[in-house]
Amino acid sequence: MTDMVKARNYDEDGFVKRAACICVNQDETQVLLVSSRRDSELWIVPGGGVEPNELPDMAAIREVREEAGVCGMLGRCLGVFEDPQGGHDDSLKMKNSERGHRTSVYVLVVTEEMEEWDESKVFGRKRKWFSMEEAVKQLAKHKPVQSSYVSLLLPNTRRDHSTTNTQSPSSCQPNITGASDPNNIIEDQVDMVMDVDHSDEIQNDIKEDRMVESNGELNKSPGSSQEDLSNGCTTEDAANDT
Ligand code: U71
Ligand code: MG
Repeated sequence: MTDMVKARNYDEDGFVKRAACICVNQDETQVLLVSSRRDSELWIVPGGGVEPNELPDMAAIREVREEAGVCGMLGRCLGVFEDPQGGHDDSLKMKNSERGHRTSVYVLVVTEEMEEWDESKVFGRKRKWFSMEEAVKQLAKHKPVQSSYVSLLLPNTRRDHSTTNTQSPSSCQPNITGASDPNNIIEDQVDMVMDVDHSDEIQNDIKEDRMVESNGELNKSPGSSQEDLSNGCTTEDAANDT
């Protein structure tokens, strides 16, 4: 969220509701991270608070546009990941250790990168492509929960745990996983990870699902424009990208 004053939205258990996208290239070998607001040498997964009456998948693509300045195709949801240590009580200006985050995490295939975006201008936010392995390492330094869910996309994880339980964006279930032991996240969540080595036929089905689900969540009629599927990128943005 770009605004300096954050209005946090909490779930029924008092956790801050967040959403984030793991921004990947077409074959999911690379991931795009953004620099931390606090320290421009640290890298994070773009994401942030879900606003009241906002759907998590819409929040995820909004946050990615704001923080990373990219557009893409929203894919599957990996689940909801809990960080019991995260969260601030803004009204008290202090860390509230009893109020953590729960983040709905999606995969987004990047199709456009804007040259300038909200938080590059306001905060000097940077973005950078990493190999999956390097991203997992970078995130492990200071965002272990983010490192854990990105690690679900590592090639070995995908190969060893091919599965049929991938969740589509609109069916993301609150399979909440605690972050106290990041290794547990991998164990618990790995069965929901899609094997990217599926046949072409399955891949085509998945692409169609992405379009249907994106349109569904946006409450747009079938056949919506590319704009609907590219998290708000406009022709003008694309032009700016050149
Ligand atoms: C910050 C808190 C904060 C979070 C913020 C984190 O502002 P941001 O999008 O870059 O992310 O700053 P970061 O990761 O860039 O350094 O962390 P910090 O270590 O600086 O306190 O994250 P966390 O450490 O508590 O997980 O979250 P809140 O809820 O504690 O303010 O903002 P977030 O959740 O991404 O929300 P939004 O909507 O501002 O993007
Ligand atoms: Mg954020």
